[in-house]
Amino acid sequence: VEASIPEPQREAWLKHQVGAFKDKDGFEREVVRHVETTLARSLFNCDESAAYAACALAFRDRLILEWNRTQQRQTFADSKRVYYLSLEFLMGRALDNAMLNVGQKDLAKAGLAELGFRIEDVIQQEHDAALGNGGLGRLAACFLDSLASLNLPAWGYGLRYRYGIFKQEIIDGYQVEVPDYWLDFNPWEFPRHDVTVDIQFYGSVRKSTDDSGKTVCNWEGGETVKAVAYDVPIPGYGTPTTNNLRLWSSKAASGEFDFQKFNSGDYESSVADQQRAETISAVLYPNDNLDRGKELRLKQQYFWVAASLYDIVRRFKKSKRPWKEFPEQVAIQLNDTHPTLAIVELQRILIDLEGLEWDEAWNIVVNTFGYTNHTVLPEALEKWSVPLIQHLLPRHLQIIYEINLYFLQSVETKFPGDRDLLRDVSIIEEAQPKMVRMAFLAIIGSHKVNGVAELHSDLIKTTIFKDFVKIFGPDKFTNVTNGITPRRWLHQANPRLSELIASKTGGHGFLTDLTELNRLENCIHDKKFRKEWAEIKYANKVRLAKHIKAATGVTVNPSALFDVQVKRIHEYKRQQMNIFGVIHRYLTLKAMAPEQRQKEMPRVSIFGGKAAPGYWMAKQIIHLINSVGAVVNNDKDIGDLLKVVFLEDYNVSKAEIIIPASDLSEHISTAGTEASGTSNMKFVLNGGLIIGTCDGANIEITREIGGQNIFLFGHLAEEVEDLRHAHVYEKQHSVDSGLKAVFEEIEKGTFGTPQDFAGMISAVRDHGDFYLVSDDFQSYIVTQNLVDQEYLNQEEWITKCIKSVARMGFFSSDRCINEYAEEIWNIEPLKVEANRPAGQTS
Ligand code: CR1
Repeated sequence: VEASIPEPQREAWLKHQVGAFKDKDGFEREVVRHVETTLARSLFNCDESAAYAACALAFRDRLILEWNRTQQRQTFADSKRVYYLSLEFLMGRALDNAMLNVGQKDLAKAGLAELGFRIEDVIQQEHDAALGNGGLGRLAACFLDSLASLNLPAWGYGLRYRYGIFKQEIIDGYQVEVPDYWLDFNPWEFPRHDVTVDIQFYGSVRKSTDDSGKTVCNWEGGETVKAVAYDVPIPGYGTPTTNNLRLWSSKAASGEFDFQKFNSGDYESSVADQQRAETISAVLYPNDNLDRGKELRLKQQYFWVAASLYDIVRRFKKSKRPWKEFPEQVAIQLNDTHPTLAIVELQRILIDLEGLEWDEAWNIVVNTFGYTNHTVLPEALEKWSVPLIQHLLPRHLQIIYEINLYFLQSVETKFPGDRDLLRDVSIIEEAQPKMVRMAFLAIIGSHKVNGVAELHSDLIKTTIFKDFVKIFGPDKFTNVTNGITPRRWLHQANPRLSELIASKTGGHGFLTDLTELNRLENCIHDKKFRKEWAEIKYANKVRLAKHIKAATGVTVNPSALFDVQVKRIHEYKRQQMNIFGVIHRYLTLKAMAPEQRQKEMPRVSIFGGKAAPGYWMAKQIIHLINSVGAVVNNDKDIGDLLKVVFLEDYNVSKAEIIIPASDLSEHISTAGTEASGTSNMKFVLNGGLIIGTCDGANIEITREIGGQNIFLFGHLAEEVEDLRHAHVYEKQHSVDSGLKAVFEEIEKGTFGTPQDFAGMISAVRDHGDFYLVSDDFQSYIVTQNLVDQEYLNQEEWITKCIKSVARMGFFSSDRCINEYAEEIWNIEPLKVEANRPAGQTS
């Protein structure tokens, strides 16, 4: 790499290179310099937010240096890269992570202290980067951390939304959405005003003949929008690799505004054009597991996909390799179907712009792409109307039809005369209007399709994609069980536990090989260790109790059992069952004689999560939780025995406080609906137990940690269809008596106007109970009572927690990314001598 600098200048350049901070002094010098010059602030009124800004800039300088070196190394090595295309990257805060990953947090802590700041307060100044909805976006963020930590040459590609997921406020018990404008100060991005791509929309296709007599398709006219690259450096943990996350921002192609219009006096409309272009990357759609089919969303998808592919192809072409080697240099992973147009776009580039024959191009395309499915919920499976695609992307629609034609011909050859099959697997759904089924296109255009947990990967093969298993054979489909990064979700979120584990397992090796946690099995009887373990959990609960007090005004007792359900609000995740269970508990306590009542285990029920703004039922659920809290928390008979809190605006940085403080977390989706879940892994890794259904990754967690360490309940996935059928057709739907009592209490008006909750009740009682709340309620209550019993025996409980943590090694996103690298991407780490201390402690 160094040899690329011409000899005469080399020495000067190398001499003045920016490096890691040599010592505390070096760090302080940089902070002060940024305060005074970059921020133009006086040293004498530097507040916490300025200290954060300067500290972030100081670390950013180091990261970008590593970023540069990494990119040069990867280019010189000419190795295969993976490109992870995701519409969501739910990154959270970056400073703490950057300090830990480069191993200089201790130094920063000491330096900030000398300058008069507590590092915790400085870290908290940062605004979360919340460019995602929930699990899918956070998974992408964990993957970036693992890719860099494993030295894999990888880029993420996404959109630079001006507004991330909305901020949630709770006003009078209702959710109110507030825009999340997060870009006022974002030191973690580097605008690349020189890296731009013109993206075309609308227009029409004209056929012509080239010199050799071949027909060529020209996509002409329409509208052009400019994509501008913003780069976010992604440091690996204790590695020299700093990968890139490239986010695209939209701008009018014509520059600031249309000067012709401006000169003719039409100033306003010239600015309007500019604004229209900027709208494309303005806002993240706030739906989790729901497809709304809005035109602007399709525009976002194409804008992002086209810019990313242009970039990838440009990089490949520099290598001057023949096209057939493209899949040997490039792997592209589609995070759900959102980037599926990339398949069509690459085919278009190859045949229309590069002049390849259809078959040769298609071969390249299929060998390049892999597709990850994240859901079987029908309302989340993307479909776009043919007229909409025709209008926005006329050439792409032609190519989609052609892909479909060749595919259906191959099906006809294999299964002659099977018209039902042809209809069922066609990319085009024969509806009014016709629809393009994006998942089918993604399967046909990829060489591997994977689900995200074992049950889910089995389900896609036997339900929604079963015909494709028949056509392509089972080998095209595989499972890669999700994982989480232990750097953020243990080391950063729970530093004391991380240090305790390090002291017992021979250092911080478990942070890069999580299976080393199994060494904790030897400590189960170590009294001192167990005591410290319990103290850490208690301290984390005290920290959360303080947060609850500040956020809601409710005082909770840290000795109570903390029962947590934090995730997006969705009927399939069944927060309604949880709150019905809380009401049931309340009624049971109320019915007890006071002496008897005092023997019960005190509990704090903690909820958090956003409802999609248009999801009426989810908003009702939030309202009921708050209404129940208002009654229960002020009931003198109940006191500390039961508290119910809803923490507003659940996000990544709040998760880092909540998760380490949980005793019990709830993962109680209707069996077969939660593809994986990833917070389940985070809770167990932080020494909490789970109450859950046999769904998603709960099943594999049980396999790893042992059935005696998890509270499973409820019907199994294979029973769901029959139960639903019985509800609807055989009217065999009798609501459980405990649940009936809950409904009656709500209808009596105990928790406010009954009308407000009528929808939630009638969904269960009158409309078929699609999510089987009634079927699982009794077993849920019985299991919750068992939890109370077991929590009374704290020694046994702690043993279960330690054993569980010891057995969580499998759920590292490093394991997960290694599986993708081997089985799907065929890429290898780019090993280099580490040039910074690996994983220094905090
Ligand atoms: C699933 O609902 C899973 C994440 C990440 C979500 C959740 O169970 O853990 O993906 N699916 O794989 C999703 O958002 C659009 O689908």
